[in-house]
Amino acid sequence: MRYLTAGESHGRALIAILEGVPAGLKISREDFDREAARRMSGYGRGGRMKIESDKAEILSGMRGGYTTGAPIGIMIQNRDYPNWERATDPFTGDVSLKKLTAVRPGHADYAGCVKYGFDDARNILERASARQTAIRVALGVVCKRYLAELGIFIGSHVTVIGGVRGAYVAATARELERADSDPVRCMDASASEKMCARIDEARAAGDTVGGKFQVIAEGVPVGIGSHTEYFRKLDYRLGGELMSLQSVKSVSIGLGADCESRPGSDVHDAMYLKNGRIVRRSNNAGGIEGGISNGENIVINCVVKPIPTLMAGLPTVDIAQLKETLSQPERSDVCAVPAAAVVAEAITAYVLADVISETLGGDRMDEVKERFLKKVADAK
Ligand code: EPS
Repeated sequence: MRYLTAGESHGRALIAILEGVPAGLKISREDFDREAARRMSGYGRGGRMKIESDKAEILSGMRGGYTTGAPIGIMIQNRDYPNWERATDPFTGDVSLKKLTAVRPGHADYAGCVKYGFDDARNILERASARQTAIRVALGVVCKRYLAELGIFIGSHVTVIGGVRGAYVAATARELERADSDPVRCMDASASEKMCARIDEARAAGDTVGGKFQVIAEGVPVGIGSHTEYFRKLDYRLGGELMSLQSVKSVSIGLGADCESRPGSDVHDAMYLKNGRIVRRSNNAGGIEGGISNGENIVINCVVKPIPTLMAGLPTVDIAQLKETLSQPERSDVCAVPAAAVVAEAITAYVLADVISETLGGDRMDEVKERFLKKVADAK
């Protein structure tokens, strides 16, 4: 599989083409709507989410609720576009409108302007914006459906916001469905309240907060990914794709950085026999050993930096006037960690679907399922 996305935050629409999806995969309107709503929710989101509906329009590659094997074209129209058309229309857009020259530290504004030769960050931030994640979630819907047909399920929950830690330790991905009913998608109710209070505090101070979330994929059989080349390693693929999610500063698998001080005897997941089958008593590896899935849950933790648009501003330089000033506030979110977790599920789904389809091939879903069952049966 492969995909490309295009579209600006305040342009007409976001679009994507996903290629390599087998024929015969059932996907419903509700599948798209549900995931879009999950991404748009979360305490700490800004005013934009009240304007948008993130309705995914399927332009190609599906008929009568099933994929045809042809490239899937998806579009999400930006409802905010009419308010921006004068500034962002591809031909008549007035470049003197909506200028941002007091670049925001932490955003792509400064480096993007230097790289592409602008003294107005509008052309950079429009594409760098996390608005792009709306279309990635729509792509993820297709991939999640592909995986669900094989019995693979992906969930996520928020574990830290602005230094407030949740105490919940998740064992399965399915139990994480409950996170959707919490305002910050945290499984620990008392921590959730404190997280919301922390977001309120940041909002009142004109500040922002980041945090951490966990993604779990369950049902991945042994043997997805490969040790034979760097680009075949499953953790390389997940790491790269997840690092490309706006604001993500670290991705770790299993114990991650907690390996640094523990001896090997306390890190590696000892193997035992139970009724003639190989079992583990821990999953510190997070389901990947040597770049290959080992049959345990795939457990990924990501740290998200605070959003770089601060209403209170940050010391910066106006790149047009070369003058010290405060960064220019734009409408933005105070905290987008709950939404980032939902996008990370979609990204994880894409990587797993891509690597599995590369391993199994298959033009049709019935072929894919048959080959998948054979793969599952390989495990001792
Ligand atoms: C987002 C849309 C954006 C921001 C946010 C994510 O809308 P606007 O810029 O019009 O308010 O709310 O983007 C950022 C935080 C960012 O830094 O770019 C969305 O659809 O998720």
